Amino acid sequence: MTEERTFVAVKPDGLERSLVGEIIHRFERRGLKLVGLKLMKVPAKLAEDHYGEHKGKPFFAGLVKHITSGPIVAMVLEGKNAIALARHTIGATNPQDATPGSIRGDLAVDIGRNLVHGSDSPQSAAREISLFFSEQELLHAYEKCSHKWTWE
Ligand code: 3AN
Repeated sequence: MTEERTFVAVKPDGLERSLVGEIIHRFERRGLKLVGLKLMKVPAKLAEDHYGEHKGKPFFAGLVKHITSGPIVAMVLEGKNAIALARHTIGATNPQDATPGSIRGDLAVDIGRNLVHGSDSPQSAAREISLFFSEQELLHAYEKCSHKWTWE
């Protein structure tokens, strides 16, 4: 089994729209385990580092402005193929293309208000987890009793 960790954040639009519980609930029901969770404001420097790959693109300033505009809920989820699984649960970047049943496909309309961020590769997951969480903030060797009923 490939057990992975991924970084996921409910962005300020998710908090403004009171969708934090709904969004976390979907990851939990899917079978991903929370190993880190916090409510925070994102400083500009952290936002710029996080979205570094988009620097120079026309929507970069808007991205940074949005993620720093209010609190986010940052989390680390663990599970079998957690990175791809979380991305599928989130849905396509543009909610107009997101499949119904996904978070964006059910709850979002615009690409600049797409509610959630999820790491897109093992490299970004490692980078983003270490940008947002210290080692002490993450649980290690935490086994849930339901583990064997979810993963073979
Ligand atoms: P995802 O969030 O699905 O991983 P990325 O990493 O390509 O997508 O983009 C990060 C964020 O940048 C997206 N969530 C979206 O809010 C914004 N974004 C991406 N592409 C565009 C675009 N063409 N126009 C406006 N905003 C965009």
